[in-house]
Amino acid sequence: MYRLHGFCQSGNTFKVAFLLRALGQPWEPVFVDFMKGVTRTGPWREQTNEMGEAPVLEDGTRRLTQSGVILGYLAKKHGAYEGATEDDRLEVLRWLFFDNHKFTSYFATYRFMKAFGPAAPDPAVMAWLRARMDAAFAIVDKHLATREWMVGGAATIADFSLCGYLFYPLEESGYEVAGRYPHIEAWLARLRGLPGWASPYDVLPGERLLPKW
Ligand SMILES: N[C@@H](CCC(=O)N[C@@H](CS)C(=O)NCC(=O)O)C(=O)O
Repeated sequence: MYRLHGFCQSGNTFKVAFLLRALGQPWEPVFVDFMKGVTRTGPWREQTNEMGEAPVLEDGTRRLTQSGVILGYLAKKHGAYEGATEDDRLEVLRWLFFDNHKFTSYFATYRFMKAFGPAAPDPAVMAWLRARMDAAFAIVDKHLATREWMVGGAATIADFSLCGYLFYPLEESGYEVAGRYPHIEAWLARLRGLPGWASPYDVLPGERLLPKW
């Protein structure tokens, strides 16, 4: 059985959990006490992930990190959601890089600082992040204006990756998608209809926290 290290506030962990559920694969969660700083400790980095990040997937003796790598591994292994053609698979990879660099990363940082950060966020930093988010969301919204899924004619791991943080409650980020990005909104509804979709707080381990700032 797969073992997925992560925690419920982690959209990067959710990307993998959602795919495992969509694939109908059995997995067990391994709670990472991120909020108490375990990923910054020497032992965790030595034993679990030198990069100090969740998620981590164990498949027998194999240990994988980076959600994009894990998604690609699972899609290939189970022959689903990887893209129908070689061109599609390259396109999937292109969106995975975009997501990791610009879409998930700015949004996840913004949400973390607003909801869970140790001190009230600096307004100048938040304004800078927000402008970067606006640009990345506009690009994805435009891409989805003419298609149902990010790549090809069916859901792929590009969709699983890009959606990872978008099912959390609005009050955590304060960043409104509904009404501003209609094509992303419609795509999220389609994703909710995939097999295995559930709210991150219903499938990942850890305690739900109230947004702080
Ligand atoms: N690109 C990585 C990002 C992983 C990541 O940033 N995970 C967060 C938790 S959701 C983390 O562990 N951050 C620790 C840090 O940035 O120091 C992935 O997709 O797996």
